[in-house]
Parts: sequence; structure tokens; C-alpha cells
Amino acid sequence: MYSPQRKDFVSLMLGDQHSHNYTNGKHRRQSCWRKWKQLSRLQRSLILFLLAFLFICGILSYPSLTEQWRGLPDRSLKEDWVEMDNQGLRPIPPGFVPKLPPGVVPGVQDIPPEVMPEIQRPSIPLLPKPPAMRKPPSKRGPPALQKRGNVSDWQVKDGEEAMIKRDEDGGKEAKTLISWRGAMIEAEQGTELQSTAHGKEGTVADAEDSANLKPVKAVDRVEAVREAFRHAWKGYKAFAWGHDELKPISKTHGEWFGLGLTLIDALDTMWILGLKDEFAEAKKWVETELSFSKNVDVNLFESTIRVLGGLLSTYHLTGDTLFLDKAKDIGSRLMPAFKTPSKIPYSDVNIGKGTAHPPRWTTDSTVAEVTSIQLEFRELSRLTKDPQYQNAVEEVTRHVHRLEGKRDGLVPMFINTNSGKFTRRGAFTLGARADSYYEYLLKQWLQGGKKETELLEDYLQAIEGVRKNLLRQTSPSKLTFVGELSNGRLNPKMDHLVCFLPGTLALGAHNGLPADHMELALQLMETCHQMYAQMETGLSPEIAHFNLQSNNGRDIDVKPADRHNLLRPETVESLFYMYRFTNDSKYRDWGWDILQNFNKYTRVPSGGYTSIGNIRDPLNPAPRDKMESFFLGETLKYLFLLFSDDNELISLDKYVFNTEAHPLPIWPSTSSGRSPELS
Ligand code: DMJ
Repeated sequence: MYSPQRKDFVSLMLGDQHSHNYTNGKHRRQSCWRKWKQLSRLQRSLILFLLAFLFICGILSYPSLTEQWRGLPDRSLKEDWVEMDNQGLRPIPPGFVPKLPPGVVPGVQDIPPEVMPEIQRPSIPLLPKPPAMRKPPSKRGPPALQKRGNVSDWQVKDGEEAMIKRDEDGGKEAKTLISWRGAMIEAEQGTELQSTAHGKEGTVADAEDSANLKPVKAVDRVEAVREAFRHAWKGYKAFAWGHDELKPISKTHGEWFGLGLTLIDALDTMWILGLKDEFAEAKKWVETELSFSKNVDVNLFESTIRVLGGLLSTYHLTGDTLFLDKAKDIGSRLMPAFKTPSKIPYSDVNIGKGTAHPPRWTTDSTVAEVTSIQLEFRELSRLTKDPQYQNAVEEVTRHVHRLEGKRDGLVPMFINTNSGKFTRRGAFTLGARADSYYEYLLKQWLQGGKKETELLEDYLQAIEGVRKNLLRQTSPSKLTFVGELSNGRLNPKMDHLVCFLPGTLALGAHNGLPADHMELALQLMETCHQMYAQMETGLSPEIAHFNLQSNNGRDIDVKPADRHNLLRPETVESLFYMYRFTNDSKYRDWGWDILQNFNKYTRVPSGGYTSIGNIRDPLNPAPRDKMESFFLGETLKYLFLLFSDDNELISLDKYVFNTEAHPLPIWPSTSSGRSPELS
């Protein structure tokens, strides 16, 4: 039991309880001192210890307290917006920064007056400012492909810091990032200031404002694509002729394989667009300059879909055997890739030495890469009557068909070239590293005349796998998207690459697959459109994140590192299929908007178009000085076909497009499902 006599506690009665009137400070100090002296040594030590302890605690908790006072973390900030919204108050949209008079430092005065009283409510003390972001202009303005200050200023905005580091004397040292599928991202070097994007050239960009207001005839749009192609070609011809890629701002070229990638990728586009002069000069280069006898490592997948695919389709369109001969040459030089313990091909081949190898850091290959070369090699066998190409790629298809480790038909991202097994890393995705596996299941089935039932089974199962595991709807607008499954958890992000899927689903439905594939295609097409329409430049980011919380936030969010746009084709590809199968003119309108925005934000006056680093900043889209070959091979081709009224121009009942938009013929009917000439 407790004994009041015991003195193992500390009394802090430092004053007389009844006397509240201190006469003066001195008296109080004397009284305190006297009391202190009356305490035992133990009591004094304990008090000192307690005070020291409180002091240390105070020091330690100071930073986190001040952090809370300065600004709430993102999540609570969002909740505050929502809470205000729920109470019928108008929240400040994240990113809203009203115009300030010059010299005024942003602060509470930033906030619109109608919101001000609510901000001062005691329930939300010290409300932090919205995250600083440039206010989008009310009207989309011209791009920063214009002369304004030092060109290098373009490159240090938002997510761009990682791309560029400047050296001390103000120059720039480019840091190269390697992204997926030929998107070797390099910061521009030695760029030269451009005159205005609209300036004297009198191009599509000049006409677009009025075009925004008036309905545009289909014929004008077709012509606008031709004009865009010519403009891109002008830059390529002037600064990168015969090289892989144009660097339009620095007016030079980039080399990847040294095979004239842009030129070969663009051959059939020129033919389809009816650009005869341009085609003739490109053909001359193929005839006189193109040689595959080079000591150079090429990526099997990229050179198959771009070079082999481009040459084969140009052969079909023109009937000119020059292109078939070149196709045979590159096709046979790529074959060493299949000499692996598992027959799953290596990623890289030296086309001069005839040797192949995996990347330096792994013996894995990417699943999409080894399963998206089949259309081209099968066609090469059909044309050459040499079965080796078809046999090699179909062995891969059969192997992957049987392989364990799929999830409801969905494949992992990597496969080992030694064991032939899937590697358990990465996510289940319809985006990078897996995308065209699904595309080629359907397209091979179509190419072979719908005979190869295993391909169809795998495709149907995979689409069900997508529905079961990856499909979600955003809040608040219920946009349907395909997320990624990583360690059993859904990551609500979608690569722009996934926007091939609406077109592929629609193609399947057109060929008798379930009607709900078309319904899904319609929904996903809307989402891909929104990935453009909701951005300040009207151009999609490379990756979008979607909102699953029921908090009335934004449906689509973009991380700073994902704000780039590489002039990719997938959305316009799907728009083309959707228009062909539905005749709904809104798909043409969406494609037209995209073309106009490419003209506004990516067109370089001296010729060419450039990838950009920031689709959220119309004043500074941060040009990256690179025109990917697929812009000419795919993006402009699909736009042209979208706007063309001639449905027989590359009829979808006669051709399948490879994953680089090179049309290959659907084989005439046979009984076996093998290439007819080989059966
Ligand atoms: C192209 O090389 C092909 O479309 C490929 O299948 C995916 N990536 C690019 C375009 O984005």
C-alpha cells in the first residue's frame, strides 16, 4: 500500500497555493530558491534529470512539428481538398497558381478570394499552398520550339533534370536514357536556336486555329498528313540521310544499327501516301547504299519489325524484287539468334559476323521480342520457299504455348534463353516487354487464314486473363484501363504502348471473336483518347497513372518521369481500326486533334518532328531532339489511313499490319494453316 511518508516521489509545489499575488520578481526568485534548497539531493537530481529529458525530447520533435506546420503531406492535402469539396466549398485544383503581379511572392494572396474565407476556417489551420505547378494557359499556345532565351533553358524543367547535367562553362553533357522499343532517349547536344514553329513556313500549324473552329473535310486531313510527312522527310533528308534517326533540333543524326532505319521504316508509308518522288529517291538509296554486310550488333526484334517488315511490305506493295532480295539478306543474317540451348532467340545479332548473344547483364530475352517476329519470318519463308525461317519462329511459339508460369493466359516479361523458362521477375502487363505477344497471337491466326487454333486459344484466354486480373475503372469518370499486376498487387498504371489493344480487340471482333471484345475496345479507346485530351498539350504521356480512390480526384495522373511523348503510334493505330469498323467520325476527330498537337508542339521549323519531355507544359514542352523512325513508319501512316475514305487502301480483310505498321498479306486459304507454298 502507498505510504505518504515515503519520499520516493517529487513534489513540485513551488509556490503557496493560496497566495496568487506575487509582489515582485525578486520575492518570487527568493521564494523559489528557498524551496529548491529545501529539497533533498535526490529530489533535485530527479528534477534536473526530468528537465533535461524534456529538453532533449523537444529538440528531437522540432523538425517533424515544423514539417507539419509548413505543409501537410500530399495525401492529407488531397483529403483536405476533398473535405472542402464535400462541404460544398470550391477546392483549389492542385496545380492552380493564379497570375501574380511581377515581383509578388506567391503566398496566401495566391488564393482566389472566394476560397479565402474557407481557408481561414479554424478547422483547417495553416492550410498549405497547393503544389506549385504552372497554370495551364486558357488557350493552348505555341510550343517552345521557338526562339526564347537560351535553348538550354528548355531542358531543366520538371522531370527533365535527370536528363541533363550542365558542365561548368554552361555547356551541356547529354545523359542517354534507354527506354523500351527503340526509344533511345538522348538529350540534345549543340542545339541551335530555332525560328518560330509557326513563323514563315505557312504550314499546317498556321491553319489549325481556324481548323479548330470549322469542320475539316476528309480530303484536307489526308493532305495535312502528306504535308506533315514531307516536312519530316525534309529534315531527315537534309540532316540524317541514310542514317537511323533524325535529330531535328541539332540538325544531325543518331545512329542505332547504322541501317538507315527511318528510311526503310518509311518506304511503304511513302508508297501508301502516294509520295512518288520521295519514294524514288529512297529506293535509290536502298539499291545503291544499303548493305547488311556490316560488323554491327542489331537487336533481333527491332530489326525484324522495322527492317525485315518494312522491306517485305514494300515488296508486296510495289512488286519490286529489290526489296525482297534485301529482305532475304537481312532475314538470313538474323538467323544466328536462334542458336541457343533452348531455341529461344538471343536479343542481339552481329549481322556481319553471324554471331548472336544476350544482353551483357542477363541471359534472358524479352517475351514480346521473341514472340513478335513471327509474322515477318513466316512471310519470308512463304516468299522464299525456304522453311527455315518459319520453323525457327514457330518453334518459339509452340514452346511458349506449352510453357508453365502464365497467369490466366498472361505472360511474364522475361524468358531465359538457356532454360527456356519464364523468369519470375517483372509484372504481368499489356505494356512494355509483353504487349505485342498478345497482338501477334491474333495476327498470326489471321495471317494463316484462321486455321491455327492454338494461337486463337491463347489469345482468347489472354483477353479473359486481362479482364480477370488487370482491368479496372477509374474514379470519378469510370474510365476503363489495363493495369499491371506486380507481386499479386494491381498497379494502376498503363503505358501508352497498351493503346494498341483497342485496335487489336476490334480487329478480333471484326473477325468473329466475341462481341464483348468490341465493347472493351470502345471503352479502352476512350481512355487512350483521354490520355491525350486531358493533357495541357493534348499529347499523351508515356505512362499514365489512374485514380482508383473514390475521392473525386483526377482520373489520370502523370508522374514527372513519365511526361515525355515519343511521337508513338499506338493510339492513332487503334483510332484507325475503330474508324474502319464503326465509321464513327469522332475517331477521325480525335486523330485530327493529335495531328494538330504534334504540329503545335513537336514540329521543328527546319524540318522534322521531335520527341518532347513534358506534355504538361505547353509553354515549354522540352524538345528532346529526336525523331523516332516509327513516327514515319507508323504514326503518320495510321493517321493517313484513318483520314482516307478509301477502305480498300490496305483492306483489313487482305492484310495484317505487323507491330511496326508494315502491312503483310493474309495468306490465301490452305488446309493446314502453314504457309501455302510450304504445305
Ligand atoms: C514500335 O517500334 C512498335 O510499334 C512496337 O511494337 C512498340 N513500340 C514502337 C512504337 O511505339
